[in-house]
Amino acid sequence: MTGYTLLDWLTIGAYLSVALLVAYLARINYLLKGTPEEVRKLTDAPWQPAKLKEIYEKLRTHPVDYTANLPPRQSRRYILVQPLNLSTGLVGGFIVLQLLARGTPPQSIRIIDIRKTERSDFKTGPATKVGFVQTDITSKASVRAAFGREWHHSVAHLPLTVFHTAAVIIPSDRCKHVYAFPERVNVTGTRNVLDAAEAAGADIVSVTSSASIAIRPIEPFVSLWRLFGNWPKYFWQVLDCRDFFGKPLRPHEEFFGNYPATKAVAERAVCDANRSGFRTGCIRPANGVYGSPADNILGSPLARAVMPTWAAHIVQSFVHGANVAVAHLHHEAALLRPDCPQAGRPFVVTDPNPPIAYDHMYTAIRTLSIHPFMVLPLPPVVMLLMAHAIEWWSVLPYKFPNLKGVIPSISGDARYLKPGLFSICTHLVATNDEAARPVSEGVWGTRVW
Ligand SMILES: *[C@@H]1O[C@H](CO)[C@@H](O)[C@H](O)[C@H]1NC(C)=O
Ligand SMILES: *[C@H]1O[C@H](CO)[C@@H](O)[C@H](O)[C@H]1NC(C)=O
Repeated sequence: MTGYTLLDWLTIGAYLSVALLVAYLARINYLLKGTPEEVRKLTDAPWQPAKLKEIYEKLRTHPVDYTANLPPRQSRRYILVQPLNLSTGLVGGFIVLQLLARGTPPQSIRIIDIRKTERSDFKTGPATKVGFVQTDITSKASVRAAFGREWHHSVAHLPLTVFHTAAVIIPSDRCKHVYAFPERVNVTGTRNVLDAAEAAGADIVSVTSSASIAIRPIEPFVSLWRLFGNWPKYFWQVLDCRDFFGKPLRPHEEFFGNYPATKAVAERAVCDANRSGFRTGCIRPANGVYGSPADNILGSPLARAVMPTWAAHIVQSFVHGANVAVAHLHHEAALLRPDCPQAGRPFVVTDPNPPIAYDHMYTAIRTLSIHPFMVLPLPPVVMLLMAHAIEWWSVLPYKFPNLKGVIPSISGDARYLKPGLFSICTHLVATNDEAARPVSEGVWGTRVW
């Protein structure tokens, strides 16, 4: 009888290892395609096409009029800063429209941006009369000059509110080598705005931060002894402000990417600046903001015929840009109150409906869009492995400068496929509970919203 040779054993071992690895990855894939019960309970049942059509028709004939939900007009001047907003002034644009809707004259509003908005609702009516100053927010002198411009004599004496609403959004990058660009716009830009606001005598500064600050990076590669009966760590998370209170800023690695890391630094700078006569605070829109043809949440799938995704089942709390704007106006009203526990801290805001699965939204698009639309499901674990490979490749020229210009860079959508995306594509739920609490409930009785 001949026994197995060493080579045979090695071969068997190799086959077994590959089989185990495939089984492990299949299990991870299964987990990443799941929805924990805690999350499922929070969300709606799938949306029915007939109901969607009915609601759409109702909204088409009777659009939502939220003017009645706005806090009363203040007799103030307004500066809207919206640097490099890729969604062309999504939140800031709605703030301007709402200020106008509640009767603020256009000459007491000034928009500061790198370029004029292309929003169609800014092409008619009083919005066309709102002042605009082209400004590079990363330049202190430029921001000061834009704030310092003379105002119309009829409003020059009024107190000044500053809304700072935007930042560059590059959600997928997390390595420190590409931190400089978002940092320049986000952090420096915010410091410049605080500096210019103070110099111009503003007494209220309300800044759009991001609920994504709260997100911890997902740990998708579950250890072997936790493979059954557990979800990957941070596969579902609550977007709240617990990270802010009484805690130092977390290290860079504990954010899912550069974007939330810079937002967190900027948010602290804003809240630290709060003092008597210069009240500051932040609004954290839940993940993510939609309401423009250019947004990532709804605009991007609307513009496609085929939506490749591994995240259709993922449940998240979204917020419409108009709702973020409403929150900012309530925030201003809160900061103007004589007692002011709302100042110097962030608040999470989201749409008032339960969190929704991307699949719900895709059903709505399939049902209501005049263009054909289909979802192409991708296996999450394959995408995750590719994301790691793409990140590794794109960091090479930074690690080995000799490779710069030698190895080809990745182009197209693939360059956004980075591991950080898997953290913003986890189940993320938020509520308005804290921002909407009535004033009677004590110190944090806030009702920002
Ligand atoms: C912000 O400043 C106001 C006015 O001085 C103060 O009442 C409030 O307590 C401050 N908030 C924080 C969190 O420091
Ligand atoms: C912001 O920009 C300033 C100036 O360009 C820079 O020093 C700072 O590191 C940047 N940080 C962020 C978060 O933008």
